[in-house]
Amino acid sequence: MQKSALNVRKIRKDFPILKREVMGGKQLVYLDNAATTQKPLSVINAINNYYMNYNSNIHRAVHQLAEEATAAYEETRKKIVGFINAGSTDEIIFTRNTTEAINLVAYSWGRANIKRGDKIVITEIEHHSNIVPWQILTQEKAAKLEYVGVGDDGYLKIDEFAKYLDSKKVKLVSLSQMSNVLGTIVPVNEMIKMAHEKGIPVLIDGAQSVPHMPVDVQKLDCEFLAFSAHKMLGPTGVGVLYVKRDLLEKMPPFMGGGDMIKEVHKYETRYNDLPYKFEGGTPNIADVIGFGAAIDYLQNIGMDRVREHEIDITKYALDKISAVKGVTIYGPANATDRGGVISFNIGDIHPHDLATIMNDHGIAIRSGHHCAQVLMERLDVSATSRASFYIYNTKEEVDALISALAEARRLFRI
Ligand code: 7TS
Repeated sequence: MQKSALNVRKIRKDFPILKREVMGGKQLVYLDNAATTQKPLSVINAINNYYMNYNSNIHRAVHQLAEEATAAYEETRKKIVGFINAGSTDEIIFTRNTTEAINLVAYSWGRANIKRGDKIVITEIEHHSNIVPWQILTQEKAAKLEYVGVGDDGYLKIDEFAKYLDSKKVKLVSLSQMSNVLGTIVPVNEMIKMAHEKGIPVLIDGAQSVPHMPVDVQKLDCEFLAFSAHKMLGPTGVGVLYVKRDLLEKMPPFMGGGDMIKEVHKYETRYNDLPYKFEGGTPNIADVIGFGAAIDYLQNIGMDRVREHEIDITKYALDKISAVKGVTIYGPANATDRGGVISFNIGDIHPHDLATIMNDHGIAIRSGHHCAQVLMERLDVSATSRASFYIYNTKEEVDALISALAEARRLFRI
């Protein structure tokens, strides 16, 4: 067996939950990382430490606790600048999650820039959070949504994308960099260049890519990038929206209230500096601080090695799962073209039944439409089963999945 790029045994010790037994004494095998990842002790401790020792609101009072909390919160913003190579902290807005980050763009930039007859281009592989905000916006503005198709091989139809861009009406492109169902890694570099040749800004949904591979916003040159802390070892309730500074300066505020203002008078308000103008109200201080510890953890490993480990385990799992009789795997056949996400069906076993049998073996996988019903329609299935990996998963866990799949086939006589 090939040596892993990571010291997975050592990494596993940092995640208390991985020691858990489920279903009456079965060792937990957690393969639902595309939904949310587990948290290392350093993240749990960072949140605990904040509440135990310096819980306070930020950006307001001058007392010591407030200063400590503000410093820790802003430290995470600096870490994110380094992590995605943004130009400055002004370009980093904290949201609740990827969904809120995309909605922020739709409500603020979208309302100010999209007009009747304009077009927004997305793709058939998008998560609902990169579809529904654009439906709401285009319906409100009498604009139009166009979908780049996906081939049976799991790759986007780039020629279709090029044709859409020929229309002068396209005002925004919004793309997932990695599909949460097919695992497909989208050639966003090339697609951003194509859009920019026509002067069209691009939003990258990095919910699945940022946790799993190096992402550099200056190299990509994207206008917007959205991602969630909880899919990259961080807590739930924190997301990030990166916006190129020149665009952000022109964007109207998203939510009005405390903290996003400089001066409020009876009939007018002067808004706060960037990025605070977009962070109305008390933010999720504890979890932003926890997110900082998650970024430290990933930086210590190195995102190149995270990606290497995932290619290794995905290649192994693709080989093993494709050898299961009656299996259909969705997405690219080549592990280097996909993230650590494998969606599949076996014969006519319903994915929920399959996931239930896996659960009986202590194996957590996801089943359903994965918030990608447009893609489910395209694949002509109502649901799939999905195993998804992260830094702490081992080939032995893939083997456990394979033997449980064999058991399911026996039960269903396939
Ligand atoms: N975009 C993509 C590509 C995603 O995979 C997800 C979540 C989101 C956006 C939304 O992220 P959120 O943090 O705002 O919820 N994907 C999944 C999934 O595959 N299973 O559960 C959540």
